[in-house]
Amino acid sequence: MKLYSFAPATNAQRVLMFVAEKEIDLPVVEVNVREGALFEPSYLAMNPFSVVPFLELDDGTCIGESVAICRYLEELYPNPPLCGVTAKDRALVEMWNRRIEIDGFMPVVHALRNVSPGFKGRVVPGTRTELPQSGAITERGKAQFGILIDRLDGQLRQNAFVAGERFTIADITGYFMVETARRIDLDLSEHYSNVLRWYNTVASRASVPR
Ligand SMILES: N[C@@H](CCC(=O)N[C@@H](CS)C(=O)NCC(=O)O)C(=O)O
Repeated sequence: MKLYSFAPATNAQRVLMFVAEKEIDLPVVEVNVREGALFEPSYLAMNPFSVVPFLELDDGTCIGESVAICRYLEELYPNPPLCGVTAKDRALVEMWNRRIEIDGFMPVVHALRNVSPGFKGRVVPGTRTELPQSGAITERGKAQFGILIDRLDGQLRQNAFVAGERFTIADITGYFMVETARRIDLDLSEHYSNVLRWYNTVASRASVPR
């Protein structure tokens, strides 16, 4: 089994942090996404979506999508559990992970891709496109992030971690959402004291890719 990754890529970092939490010894193949390596025929055959991360199994099966990779690894290496333990727990982790990914992380990813010069011609992940960057998408993404952070602050007022008292995949997704937001100058204001406390706790974990 091999993980295809690119060190600066946030989604690859999500999986690397998950792998580090579980202390899995997983070979990593570094692919230079910025130089277009994923559009080479050998990579297209493995992963026509042309994004990292993806996991190649020993039988040649390729699994893309950060969460799908993490779920597969969770089944192979259940400890420490990062996707919930009981049925209720797993549902709550899934609920928070989806809320963060859909309502906060994707909006800031698209906000970044629509403003950063490095993403000109690349507003759609894994795609060379002439679609122009759009300031409106950036503004909308920033506003959506604000709505999600406000709700997350309420959740973290009563919980140590996003889905309760245990560190889970939802914390990893949330941490990289905030890291992405910081790239477009969306720093967490002191107003969100619970998110700030949680963010600093997660940022100090040894599993954060450096
Ligand atoms: N939903 C995918 C997103 C993967 C993704 O967008 N990866 C980015 C790096 S963070 C990428 O490879 N982009 C390639 C490009 O921009 O061309 C996941 O969760 O794995």
